[in-house]
Amino acid sequence: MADSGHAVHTGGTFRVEIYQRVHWYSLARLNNRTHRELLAVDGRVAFVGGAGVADWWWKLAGGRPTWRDYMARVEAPLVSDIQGVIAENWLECCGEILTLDPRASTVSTPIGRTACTLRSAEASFMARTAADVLVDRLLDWGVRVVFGLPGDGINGIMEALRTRQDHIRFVQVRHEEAAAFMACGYAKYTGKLGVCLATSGPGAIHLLNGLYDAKMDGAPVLALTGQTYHDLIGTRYQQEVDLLSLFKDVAVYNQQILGAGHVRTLVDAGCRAALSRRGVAHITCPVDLQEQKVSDDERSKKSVEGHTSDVWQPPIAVPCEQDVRRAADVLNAGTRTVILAGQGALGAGRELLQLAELLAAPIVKPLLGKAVVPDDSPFTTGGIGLLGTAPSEVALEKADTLLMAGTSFPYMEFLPKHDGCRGVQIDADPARIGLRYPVEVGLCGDTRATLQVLLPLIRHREDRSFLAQAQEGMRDWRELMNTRAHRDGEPLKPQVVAATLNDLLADDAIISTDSGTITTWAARYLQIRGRQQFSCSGNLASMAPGLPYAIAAKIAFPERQAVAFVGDGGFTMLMGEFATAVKYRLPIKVVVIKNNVLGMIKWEQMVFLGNPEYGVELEPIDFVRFAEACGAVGFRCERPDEVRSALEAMMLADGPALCEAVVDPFEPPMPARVKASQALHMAESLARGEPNRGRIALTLFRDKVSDLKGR
Ligand SMILES: Cc1ncc(C[n+]2csc(CCOP(=O)(O)OP(=O)(O)O)c2C)c(N)n1
Ligand SMILES: [Mg+2]
Repeated sequence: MADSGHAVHTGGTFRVEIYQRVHWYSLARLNNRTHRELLAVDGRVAFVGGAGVADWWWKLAGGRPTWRDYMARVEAPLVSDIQGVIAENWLECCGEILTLDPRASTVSTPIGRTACTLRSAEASFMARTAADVLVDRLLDWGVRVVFGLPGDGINGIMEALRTRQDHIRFVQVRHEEAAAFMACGYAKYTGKLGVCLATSGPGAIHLLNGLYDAKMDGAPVLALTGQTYHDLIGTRYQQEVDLLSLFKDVAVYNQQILGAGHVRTLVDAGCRAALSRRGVAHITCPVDLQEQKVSDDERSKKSVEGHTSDVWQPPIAVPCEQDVRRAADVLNAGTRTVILAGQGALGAGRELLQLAELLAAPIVKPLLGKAVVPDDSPFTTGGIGLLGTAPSEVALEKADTLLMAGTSFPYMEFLPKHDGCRGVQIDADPARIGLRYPVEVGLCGDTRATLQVLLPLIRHREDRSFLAQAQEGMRDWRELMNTRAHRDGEPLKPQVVAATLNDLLADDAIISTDSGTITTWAARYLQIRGRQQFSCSGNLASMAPGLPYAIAAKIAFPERQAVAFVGDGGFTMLMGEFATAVKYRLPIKVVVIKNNVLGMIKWEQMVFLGNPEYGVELEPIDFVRFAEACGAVGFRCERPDEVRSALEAMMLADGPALCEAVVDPFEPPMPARVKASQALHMAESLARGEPNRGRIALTLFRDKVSDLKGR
């Protein structure tokens, strides 16, 4: 390597040799005695390997390698080798921390050819604080963003984040609940670990709702909180809340740091638990211990340094052949099969469509599975439940075989009767199998991998009539939806807004919504296509995640549209986060459906209970002026002919933008098929003094007429 190489310095721990385009880091770690060599070409990590491997590769590349050469030769095996081999991914060099980013295959700052001195890594390791170790270890786990709000219980961690801000982004929120929703949304949209941070006491308490959202929808999230001084715990000190008790129910992993030497072990275990069990890991750290130096924390006799790892691989489980065969037998024996595909089937769309084709089986999608297959596929009848479609309900009613794939859809009344239909269920979590439906065969495994082994055993069904009926039902349903989406009368209908937004969405947009009547409009009028992603608070069904999810989506995928489609009630709960989008210049788009009411609850009071509405009206807010007050732009539409131009202007705006759509508060989110009891309750509610009975009766009557016209 001598001709173009330039050896600069050999330190006690790291030997660094720097070449023009080739940076070679020889990492001989004192602590765990591993010796690895890392080579960067053109500023990117080429590979990491054992001692001597850099030399071997140099010869292989004829002494003049480029990144392209490297990629052409040895990409696959070595890049995967990079994933787990660097125990601490930083070098301290010329007084700067140089982070090696093995997961992104990049080196953050090429260090150039200048002379460079290395401090002893051992010394600098010992000088680090618990908070330093914590944030460095998060970096090792690939964490690049933390959502949170500072406070005096976490200032040590804030300092470690500040000194590493080039490598890990801190996104400051206005309410910790939003930080937890953001971490959850980030995890849902990226599949990676989402991380949120809050101070002791009130900050930690605020996280809880967003964390429950993560727990209930199976999103891997790490929550970091502060705690009072380690030797004052248990003395009712200010902001002392027993966080381990408080987080016990929400977290799959819940621990308190007891010293700087404890941090790395807990971070490793916490990240691994959240990812493996798809839930919340909570780690709390007493405020004084955050600043404790590693050298000041005496190791216990039994603790061996560096005994844990940041390696994690998601399992791709496949059930055993015998079970797959039994499942295939049940499915092949049916004549009317429905596939119910939920969140756990995301990424298995192609296989599901193949199966649907073979079995002539409609695919029904619970809301979190909306993006499993495109809404315009001839094999899907769309959603199910109160916000679903009539053809999905009919198909499930008539099915003689049910395949549940990655779903624990809660509303069992929409599933087939247990004695008239045979069931097969695929789920990665064995504890969910048989939870909602008495299936005959449970296939515990990854949906896609399981379908891949199941498909070759499935026979092509000759009788296509069941699917044909579902498709005919969908033609009528789409026509009905189309009629409702194109009503040009006033007041403006929310469906018109949703359908117009749908036209303007990019094929890779990420759409987040809230709980309310808004969910019904999103479910029925946003037609998922291409690489679009969609989510909301599915199982917790919380209001307010729409905006934080959209912010997280934009941070994770800056090049994609991130749209929040929300109600006025849900939006106002966390609308301070609109300022967060402005602060970080995140051009998210927020559509607020303004009906000045907690709409969903109003209809529930009437339709489910037969009561007049009570306590649901909202004091109107001018959201356009709110957006402007935050430093963004806002648009308004009130009439059907204003909708498209307002939404287009919002989409085209440079920065974050909002569109307030003032809609008819009397537009009911009717179930696909109204039950007699629901109609009766509605009538009772009107008779018992529903204050808006005149307007409601009128709207219902008008809808009925236009439905009939639409058919
Ligand atoms: C945090 C939380 N509080 C209360 C509820 C109960 N809830 C469900 S939907 C809803 C109304 C939502 O109102 P809005 O956001 O205006 O949407 P709309 O129904 O009017 O479309 C309420 C209060 C909830 N799901 N989550
Ligand atoms: Mg509302």
